[in-house]
Amino acid sequence: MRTQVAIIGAGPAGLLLSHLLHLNGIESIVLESRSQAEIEATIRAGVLEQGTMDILSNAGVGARMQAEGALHHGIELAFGGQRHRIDLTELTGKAITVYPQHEVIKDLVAARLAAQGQLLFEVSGVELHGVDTAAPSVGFIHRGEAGRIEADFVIGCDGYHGVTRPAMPGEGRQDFKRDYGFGWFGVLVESAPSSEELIYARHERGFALVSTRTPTVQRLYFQCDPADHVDNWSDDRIWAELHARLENNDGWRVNEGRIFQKNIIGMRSFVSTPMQSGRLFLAGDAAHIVPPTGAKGMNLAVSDVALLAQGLEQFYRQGSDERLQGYTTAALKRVWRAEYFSWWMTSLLHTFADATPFQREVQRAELECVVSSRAMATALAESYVGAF
Ligand code: RFL
Ligand code: PHB
Repeated sequence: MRTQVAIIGAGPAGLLLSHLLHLNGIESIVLESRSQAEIEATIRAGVLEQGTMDILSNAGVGARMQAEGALHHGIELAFGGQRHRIDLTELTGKAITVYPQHEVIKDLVAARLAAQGQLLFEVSGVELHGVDTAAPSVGFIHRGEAGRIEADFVIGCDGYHGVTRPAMPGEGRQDFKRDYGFGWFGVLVESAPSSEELIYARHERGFALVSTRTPTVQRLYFQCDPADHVDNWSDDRIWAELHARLENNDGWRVNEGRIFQKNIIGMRSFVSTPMQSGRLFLAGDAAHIVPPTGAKGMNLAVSDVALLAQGLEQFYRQGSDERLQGYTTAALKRVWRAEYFSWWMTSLLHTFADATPFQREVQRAELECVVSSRAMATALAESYVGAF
């Protein structure tokens, strides 16, 4: 098989890149290891920045997101028994939209299939060859048969555990990493939202987050041991923990309902540089991870591929690789801002096993500053809506 751009991974990064290239008349083939049903059912992110919405809308895949997504003009920070609103729109003029990542995936898959895009699911054994030459290729197995794609470029959109980052030539690479030693226990609950806006709560027992999915489904999280197991958590134990961490003195309570999904995710920060080598480029989680506290992961995946699409367009239209050469520098500017913000939000709101009493008091004081100083609230709001 021959194509212009071989894309590994059909997450938000890979699918959107393939779609953006198609809009510019550039051919691509996407190889995905999971099935279509699986990628369309995996519950992950929920928060889209305005910039992400604009990119999806301008690419013609935003109709359902605009109709069904919920526009949020603020978030709440809860601590010491009180809830404090950060008015994102008043502070920044912008808002965020809660629209589940798997719905974005469905919209993008539908757009690719409608355009007869080449999207191969349940592919295994992906191997990259010649990425430092002008004629790279990708070997793979699909439906029991070995295949090979000859391409001009290979783009690694295969997430943190993918095969493209390890295929990057080792010389000159630098990885930056921080493990937090805790995870998030996430549940999906059949019930009306408890709150119109997201609530980020700091409590001595650990962080908790109240988010939403649809008018009948809530997404709730609480900080946990990443080595814990969902089977250790009965529904009663989960509700007791959530009520304890979200306790407050205005009588508000989280709505209970049937818990129909439980999962535990680890929390880490990670950046791998450079994001390119020869004809191989990395985008999204393949190149960087943020802890979910800042809600930035999918937004970064989208901004990476928007840059790559511009670079590839310039390459094919004008024969210039200037933008492609500048990809790592341009992408990392935004990535490090998001890394900083996600680390900061995580540090502000979680309990750390090794924190001294002094550090705990300073953390509480910092939260008080954020909710009482307009300057600090504005800094939080600007980063949260992605105004950087
Ligand atoms: P993905 O989504 O991981 O997609 C990678 C795809 O590549 C496939 N793959 C392979 N295919 C072929 N061959 C191989 N060898 C392959 N290896 C892997 C995988 O099957 C998969 O389909 O990466 P991408 O596209 O870079 O997108 C990144 C986002 O998914 C991620 O950053 C976000 O989900 C992070 N995130 C959030 N981001 C936000 O912007 N806002 C949020 O509110 C938000 N909340 C979250 C989150 C992530 C969470 N988890 C589960 C880590 C909440 C949570 C709980
Ligand atoms: C979510 O709804 O899954 C969500 C919302 C905000 C975050 C992380 C996850 O910061």
